[in-house]
Amino acid sequence: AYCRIFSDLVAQTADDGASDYDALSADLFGDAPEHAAAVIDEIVTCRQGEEAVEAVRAAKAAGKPFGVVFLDVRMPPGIDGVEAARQIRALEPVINIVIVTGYSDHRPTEIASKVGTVDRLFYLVKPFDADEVRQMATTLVNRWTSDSRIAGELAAQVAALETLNEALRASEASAHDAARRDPLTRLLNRTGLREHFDSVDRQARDNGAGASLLYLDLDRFKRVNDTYGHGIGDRLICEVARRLSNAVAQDGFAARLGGDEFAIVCGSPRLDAVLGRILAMADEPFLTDGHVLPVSFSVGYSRGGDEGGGGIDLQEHMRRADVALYVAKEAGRGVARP
Ligand code: GH3
Repeated sequence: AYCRIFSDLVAQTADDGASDYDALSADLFGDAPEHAAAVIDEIVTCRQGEEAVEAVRAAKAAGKPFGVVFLDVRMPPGIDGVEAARQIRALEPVINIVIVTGYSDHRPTEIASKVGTVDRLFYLVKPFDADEVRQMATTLVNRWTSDSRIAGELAAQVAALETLNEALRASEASAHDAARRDPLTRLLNRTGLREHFDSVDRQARDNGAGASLLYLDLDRFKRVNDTYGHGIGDRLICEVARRLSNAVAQDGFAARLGGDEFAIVCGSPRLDAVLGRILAMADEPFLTDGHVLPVSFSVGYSRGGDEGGGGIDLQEHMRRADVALYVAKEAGRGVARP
Protein backbone atom coordinates (compact mmCIF):
# COMPACT_ATOMS: atom_id res chain seq x y z
CA ALA A 1 0.00 0.00 0.00
CA TYR A 2 1.14 3.47 -0.51
CA CYS A 3 -0.18 6.84 0.32
CA ARG A 4 0.75 9.88 -1.66
CA ILE A 5 0.34 13.07 0.20
CA PHE A 6 0.91 16.40 -1.31
CA SER A 7 0.62 19.88 -0.07
CA ASP A 8 2.10 22.66 0.40
CA LEU A 9 0.38 25.70 -0.68
CA VAL A 10 1.00 27.08 2.75
CA ALA A 11 4.56 28.04 2.07
CA GLN A 12 3.52 30.58 -0.50
CA THR A 13 0.97 32.40 1.55
CA ALA A 14 2.22 35.68 2.79
CA ASP A 15 1.07 35.66 6.36
CA ASP A 16 1.48 32.00 7.27
CA GLY A 17 5.07 31.33 6.28
CA ALA A 18 6.65 27.94 5.79
CA SER A 19 7.37 27.15 9.39
CA ASP A 20 3.87 25.91 10.19
CA TYR A 21 3.99 23.57 7.30
CA ASP A 22 7.41 22.33 8.29
CA ALA A 23 5.98 21.51 11.69
CA LEU A 24 3.09 19.70 10.08
CA SER A 25 5.43 17.70 7.85
CA ALA A 26 7.55 16.79 10.82
CA ASP A 27 4.54 15.66 12.79
CA LEU A 28 3.12 13.67 9.96
CA PHE A 29 6.22 12.11 8.53
CA GLY A 30 9.22 13.14 10.49
CA ASP A 31 9.58 12.32 14.15
CA ALA A 32 7.64 9.16 14.83
CA PRO A 33 5.70 8.25 11.76
CA GLU A 34 5.58 4.54 12.57
CA HIS A 35 1.97 4.35 11.40
CA ALA A 36 2.70 6.29 8.23
CA ALA A 37 6.08 4.96 7.19
CA ALA A 38 4.68 1.73 5.83
CA VAL A 39 2.24 3.41 3.52
CA ILE A 40 3.73 6.70 2.47
CA ASP A 41 5.23 6.40 -0.93
CA GLU A 42 5.79 9.87 -2.19
CA ILE A 43 5.09 13.47 -1.28
CA VAL A 44 4.50 15.95 -4.06
CA THR A 45 4.50 19.65 -3.38
CA CYS A 46 2.65 22.15 -5.53
CA ARG A 47 2.76 25.93 -5.33
CA GLN A 48 -0.59 26.80 -6.86
CA GLY A 49 -4.11 25.44 -6.99
CA GLU A 50 -4.02 24.87 -10.75
CA GLU A 51 -0.77 23.00 -10.42
CA ALA A 52 -2.33 20.81 -7.71
CA VAL A 53 -5.32 19.92 -9.90
CA GLU A 54 -2.95 19.04 -12.73
CA ALA A 55 -0.82 16.89 -10.44
CA VAL A 56 -3.92 14.92 -9.35
CA ARG A 57 -4.94 14.45 -12.95
CA ALA A 58 -1.48 13.25 -13.97
CA ALA A 59 -1.19 10.85 -11.01
CA LYS A 60 -4.57 9.38 -11.84
CA ALA A 61 -3.63 8.97 -15.51
CA ALA A 62 -0.40 7.26 -14.45
CA GLY A 63 -2.40 4.78 -12.34
CA LYS A 64 -0.85 5.96 -9.04
CA PRO A 65 -3.55 8.19 -7.57
CA PHE A 66 -2.90 10.30 -4.51
CA GLY A 67 -4.41 9.21 -1.22
CA VAL A 68 -4.46 12.55 0.53
CA VAL A 69 -4.29 16.16 -0.59
CA PHE A 70 -3.50 19.04 1.75
CA LEU A 71 -4.76 22.39 0.57
CA ASP A 72 -4.43 25.79 2.10
CA VAL A 73 -7.46 28.02 1.56
CA ARG A 74 -5.78 31.26 0.60
CA MET A 75 -3.13 30.89 -2.03
CA PRO A 76 -2.96 33.83 -4.39
CA PRO A 77 -2.60 34.06 -7.29
CA GLY A 78 -5.02 31.74 -9.10
CA ILE A 79 -7.81 29.57 -7.71
CA ASP A 80 -8.16 29.23 -3.96
CA GLY A 81 -7.93 26.00 -2.00
CA VAL A 82 -11.69 25.48 -1.89
CA GLU A 83 -11.99 25.71 -5.68
CA ALA A 84 -8.95 23.46 -6.08
CA ALA A 85 -10.62 20.97 -3.71
CA ARG A 86 -13.81 21.07 -5.78
CA GLN A 87 -11.93 20.37 -9.00
CA ILE A 88 -9.82 17.66 -7.39
CA ARG A 89 -12.88 15.97 -5.90
CA ALA A 90 -14.53 15.99 -9.34
CA LEU A 91 -11.45 14.21 -10.73
CA GLU A 92 -10.96 11.80 -7.83
CA PRO A 93 -14.22 11.10 -5.95
CA VAL A 94 -12.55 9.07 -3.17
CA ILE A 95 -9.50 11.18 -2.49
CA ASN A 96 -9.03 12.47 1.08
CA ILE A 97 -8.81 16.25 1.15
CA VAL A 98 -7.48 18.15 4.12
CA ILE A 99 -8.28 21.84 4.08
CA VAL A 100 -5.62 23.66 6.02
CA THR A 101 -7.15 26.83 7.39
CA GLY A 102 -6.38 29.73 9.68
CA TYR A 103 -9.08 30.44 12.23
CA SER A 104 -10.37 33.27 10.10
CA ASP A 105 -10.99 30.89 7.16
CA HIS A 106 -12.66 28.20 9.19
CA ARG A 107 -16.12 27.89 7.69
CA PRO A 108 -16.56 24.12 7.33
CA THR A 109 -20.19 24.14 6.19
CA GLU A 110 -19.59 26.74 3.55
CA ILE A 111 -16.40 25.02 2.35
CA ALA A 112 -18.13 21.61 2.23
CA SER A 113 -21.01 23.00 0.19
CA LYS A 114 -18.56 24.52 -2.29
CA VAL A 115 -16.52 21.33 -2.55
CA GLY A 116 -19.75 19.40 -2.93
CA THR A 117 -19.41 16.89 -0.08
CA VAL A 118 -18.36 16.42 3.55
CA ASP A 119 -17.21 12.91 2.80
CA ARG A 120 -13.43 12.52 3.08
CA LEU A 121 -13.11 16.22 3.72
CA PHE A 122 -11.01 17.18 6.77
CA TYR A 123 -9.94 20.42 8.37
CA LEU A 124 -6.69 21.24 9.98
CA VAL A 125 -6.65 24.54 11.81
CA LYS A 126 -3.54 26.64 12.04
CA PRO A 127 -1.54 27.00 14.11
CA PHE A 128 -1.31 23.22 14.23
CA ASP A 129 -1.78 21.29 17.39
CA ALA A 130 0.59 18.32 17.35
CA ASP A 131 -1.95 15.89 18.85
CA GLU A 132 -4.59 16.93 16.41
CA VAL A 133 -2.15 16.44 13.55
CA ARG A 134 -1.15 12.96 14.77
CA GLN A 135 -4.79 12.05 15.22
CA MET A 136 -5.53 13.11 11.67
CA ALA A 137 -2.48 11.31 10.27
CA THR A 138 -3.63 8.10 11.94
CA THR A 139 -7.17 8.51 10.62
CA LEU A 140 -5.94 9.18 7.11
CA VAL A 141 -3.46 6.34 7.05
CA ASN A 142 -6.00 3.86 8.45
CA ARG A 143 -8.56 4.98 5.97
CA TRP A 144 -6.14 4.78 3.09
CA THR A 145 -4.97 1.34 4.17
CA SER A 146 -8.51 0.04 4.38
CA ASP A 147 -9.41 1.72 1.08
CA SER A 148 -6.42 0.01 -0.51
CA ARG A 149 -7.41 -3.35 0.95
CA ILE A 150 -10.99 -2.96 -0.27
CA ALA A 151 -9.74 -1.75 -3.63
CA GLY A 152 -7.41 -4.74 -3.80
CA GLU A 153 -10.21 -7.16 -2.99
CA LEU A 154 -12.49 -5.51 -5.51
CA ALA A 155 -9.79 -5.61 -8.17
CA ALA A 156 -9.26 -9.32 -7.48
CA GLN A 157 -13.00 -9.96 -7.77
CA VAL A 158 -13.22 -7.96 -10.98
CA ALA A 159 -10.23 -9.87 -12.39
CA ALA A 160 -11.86 -13.19 -11.47
CA LEU A 161 -15.11 -12.12 -13.13
CA GLU A 162 -13.23 -10.98 -16.20
CA THR A 163 -11.53 -14.37 -16.46
CA LEU A 164 -14.90 -16.07 -16.10
CA ASN A 165 -16.40 -13.80 -18.75
CA GLU A 166 -13.52 -14.49 -21.07
CA ALA A 167 -13.99 -18.25 -20.69
CA LEU A 168 -17.73 -17.84 -21.24
CA ARG A 169 -17.18 -15.75 -24.35
CA ALA A 170 -14.68 -18.29 -25.68
CA SER A 171 -17.03 -21.22 -25.07
CA GLU A 172 -19.93 -19.31 -26.63
CA ALA A 173 -17.77 -18.52 -29.63
CA SER A 174 -16.64 -22.11 -30.00
CA ALA A 175 -20.23 -23.39 -29.59
CA HIS A 176 -21.30 -20.86 -32.21
CA ASP A 177 -18.50 -22.01 -34.49
CA ALA A 178 -19.19 -25.72 -33.87
CA ALA A 179 -22.83 -25.27 -34.89
CA ARG A 180 -21.72 -23.84 -38.21
CA ARG A 181 -18.88 -26.14 -39.20
CA ASP A 182 -18.66 -29.68 -40.43
CA PRO A 183 -16.56 -31.57 -37.85
CA LEU A 184 -14.82 -33.82 -40.40
CA THR A 185 -13.57 -31.22 -42.89
CA ARG A 186 -13.93 -28.01 -40.83
CA LEU A 187 -15.72 -26.47 -43.83
CA LEU A 188 -18.88 -24.47 -43.16
CA ASN A 189 -22.00 -26.62 -43.00
CA ARG A 190 -25.42 -25.78 -44.38
CA THR A 191 -26.18 -23.36 -41.52
CA GLY A 192 -22.80 -21.68 -42.01
CA LEU A 193 -23.44 -21.40 -45.73
CA ARG A 194 -26.77 -19.66 -45.14
CA GLU A 195 -25.11 -17.19 -42.79
CA HIS A 196 -22.17 -16.40 -45.05
CA PHE A 197 -24.04 -16.32 -48.33
CA ASP A 198 -25.38 -12.79 -47.84
CA SER A 199 -22.01 -11.13 -47.39
CA VAL A 200 -20.63 -12.67 -50.62
CA ASP A 201 -23.88 -11.82 -52.39
CA ARG A 202 -23.81 -8.21 -51.18
CA GLN A 203 -20.20 -7.75 -52.19
CA ALA A 204 -20.84 -9.30 -55.60
CA ARG A 205 -23.85 -7.05 -56.19
CA ASP A 206 -21.58 -4.06 -55.73
CA ASN A 207 -19.68 -5.43 -58.74
CA GLY A 208 -22.82 -5.73 -60.85
CA ALA A 209 -24.04 -9.30 -60.33
CA GLY A 210 -24.94 -11.26 -57.20
CA ALA A 211 -23.39 -14.46 -55.86
CA SER A 212 -23.39 -17.78 -57.67
CA LEU A 213 -23.97 -21.14 -56.02
CA LEU A 214 -22.30 -24.31 -57.19
CA TYR A 215 -23.06 -27.86 -55.99
CA LEU A 216 -20.51 -30.64 -56.32
CA ASP A 217 -21.25 -34.29 -55.59
CA LEU A 218 -18.72 -37.12 -55.87
CA ASP A 219 -19.69 -39.81 -58.38
CA ARG A 220 -20.18 -43.32 -57.03
CA PHE A 221 -18.61 -42.41 -53.75
CA LYS A 222 -20.31 -45.32 -52.10
CA ARG A 223 -18.01 -47.58 -54.09
CA VAL A 224 -14.94 -45.95 -52.54
CA ASN A 225 -16.32 -46.77 -49.12
CA ASP A 226 -17.23 -50.27 -50.17
CA THR A 227 -13.87 -50.96 -51.82
CA TYR A 228 -11.38 -49.17 -49.55
CA GLY A 229 -13.28 -48.76 -46.32
CA HIS A 230 -14.94 -45.86 -44.57
CA GLY A 231 -11.65 -44.47 -43.23
CA ILE A 232 -10.26 -43.94 -46.71
CA GLY A 233 -13.65 -42.55 -47.74
CA ASP A 234 -13.30 -39.99 -44.96
CA ARG A 235 -9.81 -39.02 -46.06
CA LEU A 236 -11.00 -38.58 -49.62
CA ILE A 237 -13.76 -36.26 -48.40
CA CYS A 238 -11.18 -34.23 -46.49
CA GLU A 239 -8.89 -34.03 -49.51
CA VAL A 240 -11.77 -32.88 -51.73
CA ALA A 241 -12.62 -30.25 -49.09
CA ARG A 242 -9.02 -29.02 -49.07
CA ARG A 243 -8.84 -28.77 -52.86
CA LEU A 244 -12.20 -27.00 -53.06
CA SER A 245 -11.06 -24.43 -50.49
CA ASN A 246 -7.94 -23.80 -52.55
CA ALA A 247 -9.95 -23.59 -55.77
CA VAL A 248 -12.36 -21.01 -54.42
CA ALA A 249 -9.55 -19.16 -52.61
CA GLN A 250 -10.42 -15.49 -52.04
CA ASP A 251 -13.35 -15.57 -54.44
CA GLY A 252 -15.86 -16.99 -51.97
CA PHE A 253 -16.09 -20.06 -49.75
CA ALA A 254 -16.67 -23.82 -49.82
CA ALA A 255 -19.12 -25.70 -47.59
CA ARG A 256 -19.95 -29.35 -46.97
CA LEU A 257 -23.67 -29.97 -47.13
CA GLY A 258 -23.37 -33.58 -45.97
CA GLY A 259 -22.05 -36.95 -47.20
CA ASP A 260 -20.16 -36.41 -50.43
CA GLU A 261 -22.01 -33.23 -51.34
CA PHE A 262 -20.30 -29.83 -51.30
CA ALA A 263 -21.29 -26.27 -52.16
CA ILE A 264 -19.27 -23.30 -53.34
CA VAL A 265 -20.43 -19.71 -53.13
CA CYS A 266 -18.56 -17.04 -55.09
CA GLY A 267 -19.20 -13.73 -56.78
CA SER A 268 -20.68 -14.33 -60.23
CA PRO A 269 -17.90 -12.50 -62.11
CA ARG A 270 -15.47 -15.03 -60.57
CA LEU A 271 -17.60 -18.12 -61.26
CA ASP A 272 -15.87 -19.18 -64.48
CA ALA A 273 -12.43 -18.89 -62.92
CA VAL A 274 -13.54 -20.87 -59.87
CA LEU A 275 -15.26 -23.47 -62.03
CA GLY A 276 -12.10 -23.89 -64.11
CA ARG A 277 -10.02 -24.48 -60.99
CA ILE A 278 -12.57 -26.97 -59.64
CA LEU A 279 -12.62 -28.99 -62.84
CA ALA A 280 -8.82 -28.94 -62.90
CA MET A 281 -8.63 -30.36 -59.40
CA ALA A 282 -9.40 -33.84 -60.75
CA ASP A 283 -6.21 -33.66 -62.84
CA GLU A 284 -4.09 -34.30 -59.80
CA PRO A 285 -4.60 -37.95 -58.74
CA PHE A 286 -6.20 -38.61 -55.35
CA LEU A 287 -3.63 -40.78 -53.61
CA THR A 288 -4.38 -42.39 -50.27
CA ASP A 289 -2.32 -45.13 -48.62
CA GLY A 290 -0.77 -46.00 -51.96
CA HIS A 291 -4.16 -46.28 -53.65
CA VAL A 292 -5.00 -44.04 -56.57
CA LEU A 293 -8.69 -43.49 -55.95
CA PRO A 294 -11.03 -43.32 -58.91
CA VAL A 295 -12.51 -39.87 -58.36
CA SER A 296 -14.91 -38.02 -60.58
CA PHE A 297 -17.65 -35.64 -59.61
CA SER A 298 -20.68 -33.87 -60.96
CA VAL A 299 -21.30 -30.15 -60.73
CA GLY A 300 -24.46 -28.08 -61.07
CA TYR A 301 -24.58 -24.37 -60.56
CA SER A 302 -26.82 -21.36 -60.48
CA ARG A 303 -25.20 -18.22 -61.79
CA GLY A 304 -26.26 -14.92 -60.25
CA GLY A 305 -26.90 -12.21 -62.84
CA ASP A 306 -27.80 -14.71 -65.59
CA GLU A 307 -30.75 -13.86 -67.74
CA GLY A 308 -33.59 -14.12 -65.27
CA GLY A 309 -31.10 -15.01 -62.60
CA GLY A 310 -30.23 -11.56 -61.25
CA GLY A 311 -31.42 -10.76 -57.76
CA ILE A 312 -32.45 -14.29 -56.88
CA ASP A 313 -32.25 -15.40 -53.30
CA LEU A 314 -30.36 -18.29 -51.76
CA GLN A 315 -33.37 -20.59 -51.77
CA GLU A 316 -33.85 -20.10 -55.50
CA HIS A 317 -30.11 -20.57 -56.08
CA MET A 318 -30.30 -23.85 -54.18
CA ARG A 319 -33.27 -25.05 -56.18
CA ARG A 320 -31.56 -24.24 -59.48
CA ALA A 321 -28.21 -25.73 -58.49
CA ASP A 322 -29.98 -28.87 -57.28
CA VAL A 323 -31.81 -29.31 -60.58
CA ALA A 324 -28.55 -28.69 -62.47
CA LEU A 325 -26.71 -31.29 -60.38
CA TYR A 326 -29.49 -33.80 -60.96
CA VAL A 327 -29.25 -33.18 -64.72
CA ALA A 328 -25.48 -33.68 -64.61
CA LYS A 329 -25.86 -36.97 -62.75
CA GLU A 330 -28.57 -38.15 -65.11
CA ALA A 331 -26.49 -37.23 -68.11
CA GLY A 332 -23.84 -39.66 -66.98
CA ARG A 333 -22.01 -37.52 -64.43
CA GLY A 334 -20.34 -34.28 -65.49
CA VAL A 335 -21.11 -30.56 -65.32
CA ALA A 336 -24.52 -29.10 -66.09
CA ARG A 337 -26.50 -26.00 -65.29
CA PRO A 338 -30.01 -24.82 -66.17
P1 GH3 B 1 -23.82 -40.80 -57.07
O1 GH3 B 1 -23.87 -39.57 -56.20
O2 GH3 B 1 -22.83 -40.66 -58.15
O3 GH3 B 1 -25.16 -41.18 -57.56
O4 GH3 B 1 -23.29 -41.99 -56.17
P2 GH3 B 1 -22.89 -42.02 -54.71
O5 GH3 B 1 -22.36 -43.36 -54.33
O6 GH3 B 1 -21.96 -40.89 -54.41
O7 GH3 B 1 -24.29 -41.79 -54.05
P3 GH3 B 1 -24.86 -41.51 -52.69
O8 GH3 B 1 -25.03 -40.04 -52.53
O9 GH3 B 1 -26.12 -42.33 -52.58
O10 GH3 B 1 -23.85 -42.07 -51.65
C1 GH3 B 1 -23.16 -41.27 -50.80
C2 GH3 B 1 -22.43 -42.17 -49.86
O11 GH3 B 1 -21.58 -41.39 -49.04
C3 GH3 B 1 -23.32 -42.93 -48.94
C4 GH3 B 1 -22.67 -42.82 -47.57
O12 GH3 B 1 -22.34 -44.07 -47.03
C5 GH3 B 1 -21.42 -42.09 -47.84
N1 GH3 B 1 -21.11 -41.14 -46.81
C6 GH3 B 1 -21.89 -40.15 -46.34
N2 GH3 B 1 -21.24 -39.46 -45.40
C7 GH3 B 1 -20.00 -40.03 -45.29
C8 GH3 B 1 -18.85 -39.73 -44.49
O13 GH3 B 1 -18.82 -38.81 -43.68
N3 GH3 B 1 -17.77 -40.52 -44.64
C9 GH3 B 1 -17.75 -41.56 -45.55
N4 GH3 B 1 -16.64 -42.29 -45.65
N5 GH3 B 1 -18.81 -41.85 -46.28
C10 GH3 B 1 -19.92 -41.10 -46.18
